[in-house]
Amino acid sequence: MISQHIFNTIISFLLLTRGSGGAKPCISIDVRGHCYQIVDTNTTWAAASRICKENDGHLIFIETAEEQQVIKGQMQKRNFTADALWIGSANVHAEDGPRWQNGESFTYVNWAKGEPNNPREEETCAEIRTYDFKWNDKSCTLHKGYICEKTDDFNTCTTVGNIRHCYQIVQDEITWLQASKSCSQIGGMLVTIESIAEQQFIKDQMQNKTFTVEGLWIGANKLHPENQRTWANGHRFTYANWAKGEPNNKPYVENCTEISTSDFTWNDQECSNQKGYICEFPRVSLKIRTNIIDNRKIFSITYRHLIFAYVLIWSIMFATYVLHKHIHEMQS
Ligand SMILES: [Ca+2]
Ligand SMILES: [Ca+2]
Ligand SMILES: [Ca+2]
Ligand SMILES: [Ca+2]
Repeated sequence: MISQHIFNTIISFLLLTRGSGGAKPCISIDVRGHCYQIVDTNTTWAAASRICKENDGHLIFIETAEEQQVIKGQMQKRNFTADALWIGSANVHAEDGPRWQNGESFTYVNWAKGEPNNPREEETCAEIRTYDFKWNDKSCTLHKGYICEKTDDFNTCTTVGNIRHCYQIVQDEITWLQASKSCSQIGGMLVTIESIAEQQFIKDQMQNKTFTVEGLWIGANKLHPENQRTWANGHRFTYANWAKGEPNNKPYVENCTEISTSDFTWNDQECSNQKGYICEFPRVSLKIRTNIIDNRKIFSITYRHLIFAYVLIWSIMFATYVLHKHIHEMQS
């Protein structure tokens, strides 16, 4: 229920219009903004994919029930000439399950009943039907409309080492535990501020906002048995930005931590108070993901080569044995 509330807040927070090629609805689903362009010009999957790429995007990856819901809402507002629109997978029947065009496996599916059925083994592309919004595998050369997606960070992400950290500031006032749960429901955790650089980045984010709340929960707490202050991700406390006189643990129950929306210093605070909060989403950068995919490809090629070599050697040995036997029989 909380996650639905957050979701609605986020949706109402951002409804942007951008791009020169006509209005594109942009919606913040996770920490990123997702802009969609629904096109009713019928073309093949490959052509649709190319057009999306030319516009710095890709055919849509529908990765969560929320994203499906957003798209369904957008599609319901329109009439289509085609019975379906292409979405971003031409690899529905990959050996280890369907994959999006970026190599990621499906984390959410909405197949129609009996699909993907792949009759005649030519339905490798994925489409979303315009009448019931269910998905189906279909032959890639057919002509359909399509949906492009573009992902924007809205400047809420920064890269530390190889990891990209994205942050979402939420102004709903809830307890520390509820906030912690809400962050995990949208795939993150309460923010861990573990360096001056991270504090500075979050401060920059907060300075761009107008706040209706005085404090935001962050992921530091003393809730675990040893009564030591740790981060929600289990990391030790190596950096802090306490306000003057804090943490004062008054009156001995201030086990959680907030960051001030006015001077960005920290204060220990009673966990059952109601505050806004900041979620953090560590993400592996796109570059690393590509490398992982490449390694997998290299591995599968090497593996196939090994099997081929193995079969070849055994065939040669068997042929030699038969030949020897034949010669031996001829001689005797
Ligand atoms: Ca998506
Ligand atoms: Ca099908
Ligand atoms: Ca962090
Ligand atoms: Ca305090």
